[in-house]
Amino acid sequence: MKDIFKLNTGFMTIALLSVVMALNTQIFANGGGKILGKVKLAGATGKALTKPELLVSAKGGVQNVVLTIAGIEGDFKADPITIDQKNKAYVPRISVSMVGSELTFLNSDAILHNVHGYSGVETLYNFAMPKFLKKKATKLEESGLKKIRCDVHQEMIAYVVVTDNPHYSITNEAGLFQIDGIPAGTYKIKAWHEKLGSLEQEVTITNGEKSAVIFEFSPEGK
Ligand SMILES: [Cu+2]
Repeated sequence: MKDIFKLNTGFMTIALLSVVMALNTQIFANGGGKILGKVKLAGATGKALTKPELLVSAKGGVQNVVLTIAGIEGDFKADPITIDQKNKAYVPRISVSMVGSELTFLNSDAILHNVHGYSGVETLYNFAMPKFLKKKATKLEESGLKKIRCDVHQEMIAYVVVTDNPHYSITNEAGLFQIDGIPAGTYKIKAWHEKLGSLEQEVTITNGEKSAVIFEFSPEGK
């Protein structure tokens, strides 16, 4: 009985190891490495900031920071994204996607909104979404920062960062982000926040390894 138990334990260990190895192979199947990162606000006071345009955890982690990496080429497929209009707010407020992506606006509110998209001061599109129009698709035609504002409710603001490769991320409520499957090489990674501005640093990616990246914004922005 005891021997059978030993045998079983040994078998289970081998089975578990195989699963772990298979997972590792899967993660790095396309070569490349990953970035595990954090975005902080300097001088954290221990108090969370809860304005939609500046969400900071008590520990200083900044939410809704967009991370993009320049100079990764390939034949990438653009994923569609959606922005809802709900309780007079764009949800999500901050998005990131690739050139060529479809951006669909939803209207969950039973009121009129007017979607006005900008690239700098130039109008990209401008259309009404009456309460009966629940869905309207647009396309992200070019890279860069796009701003969206409702002409009916001036407080409704959203931003979409349009990039040229799928290796992007947005920080969560703790200020953490992860970017997977990055081909080995040295790149510039950029962190953008609507109020704090932009920071950039160089990162070297090694196949099968994790690179840690920390960004720290100053409270004044830059
Ligand atoms: Cu509106």
